[in-house]
Amino acid sequence: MESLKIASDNYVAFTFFIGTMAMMAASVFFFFELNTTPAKWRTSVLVSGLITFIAAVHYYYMRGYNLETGESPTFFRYVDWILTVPLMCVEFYLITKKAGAKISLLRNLIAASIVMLVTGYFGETIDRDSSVMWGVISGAAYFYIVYLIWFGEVSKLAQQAGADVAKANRVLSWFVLVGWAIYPLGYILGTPGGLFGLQLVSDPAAASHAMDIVYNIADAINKIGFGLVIYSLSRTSN
Ligand SMILES: *C/C=C(C)/C=C/C=C(C)/C=C/C1=C(C)CCCC1(C)C
Repeated sequence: MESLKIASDNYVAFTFFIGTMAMMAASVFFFFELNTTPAKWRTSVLVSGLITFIAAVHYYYMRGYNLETGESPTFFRYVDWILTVPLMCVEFYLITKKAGAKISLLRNLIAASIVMLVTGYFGETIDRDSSVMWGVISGAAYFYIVYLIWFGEVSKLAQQAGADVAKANRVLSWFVLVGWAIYPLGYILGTPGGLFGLQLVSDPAAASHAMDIVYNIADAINKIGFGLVIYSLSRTSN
């Protein structure tokens, strides 16, 4: 079989490749560090490793898919997200559990994340003509998550759980407010509705490439960054 080369100007394939390596390396790191992680933080650090591991497997697949077909692996992108974003919600639950976080809080976070992703998927695939409408619904679910962690139940419980947890929650909340906001930018670049009708990239192929690059960068920042915040909490608090 002929080997597939990554052209030096193929930033989509390149970021899929580097994303695969970064997610793999991060997973090895989190899993090996479990050994020296205090028992009470072990599940949190394990979940950090699961998030990057699930992403590593999807990235490995998406990298090959993109290289062979030249297309955007939208379906597997969303399979990855639907598994990893709820796990990021689990991280908020785990760090606030000591202060009394209830399972209903976890359920609300996960439900909002699923609404956010399923509506985004509709806008990118089966109902692209209404991408703006789906993006707005998805954005509302996103802001509900932002509300819960910045001002709502998560933030209140994090205060009660002590200074270390409160600080970690603040950093994670910044990741969600700024790091997660990169995704709607990719969506605006890649869907026909653009920003309420304003198309930033008009050529469909270029728009799809821009979207993949933006998503790939956002995933590396958010998944590895989130894990490192949890890791750092496990090392400072006992
Ligand atoms: C590891 C993967 C992560 C953290 C994925 C996060 C994805 C989002 C925050 C996506 C959000 C979207 C909107 C807020 C509106 C447009 C549609 C989405 C799904 C791109």
